[in-house]
Amino acid sequence: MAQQLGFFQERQRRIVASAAGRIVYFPAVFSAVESVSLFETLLREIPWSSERMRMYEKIVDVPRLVAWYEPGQELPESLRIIKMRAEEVLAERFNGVSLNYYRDGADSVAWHSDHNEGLTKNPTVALASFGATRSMLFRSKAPPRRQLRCDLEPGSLLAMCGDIQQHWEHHIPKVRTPTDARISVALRTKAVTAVSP
Ligand SMILES: O=C(O)CCC(=O)C(=O)O
Repeated sequence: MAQQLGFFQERQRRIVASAAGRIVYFPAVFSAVESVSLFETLLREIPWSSERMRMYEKIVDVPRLVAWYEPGQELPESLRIIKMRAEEVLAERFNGVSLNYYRDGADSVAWHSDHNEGLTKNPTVALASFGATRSMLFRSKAPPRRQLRCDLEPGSLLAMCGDIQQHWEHHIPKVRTPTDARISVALRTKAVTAVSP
């Protein structure tokens, strides 16, 4: 794997950079065969759950299924493989894993940034994608609200690093055309607080 790291670095594509951060896309971090196998395993083995959220006056279903593993929680083999590969490519360690399962084009995630969920300051958030390709949109928080798009292909890794979450939001829009399922594995570094005895 160490030999391949240069290969991933050469193929990386910078989507955007801020003064102290960047969003970088790495295609084919997992081979096509690995991607299919990991997608099928995650679909079968992860304990997916649906969540509800308040939207204006109503309580509605979150439009995707989710799962998560806290720091210290044992990961299934498939997630250990994904986490290890992401750590090798990015030369960073992660301790929090969450998953999103977009069943079809009607599933989505709204505009948000990831900086207030018990994460370390300016955390790297890495997203590994499996299954169908979905587009991720990015928009700057400051005017003029620049918008960019990145297609997240199966087997790819997208890394949002440094202070990028302070300046940019991201979102997976719904798509109208028939779209197969996609699973994303989000790796983060959470601040672990000592629990007093
Ligand atoms: O599905 C994705 O890759 C995006 C997930 C996301 O935005 C998040 O977990 O914060």
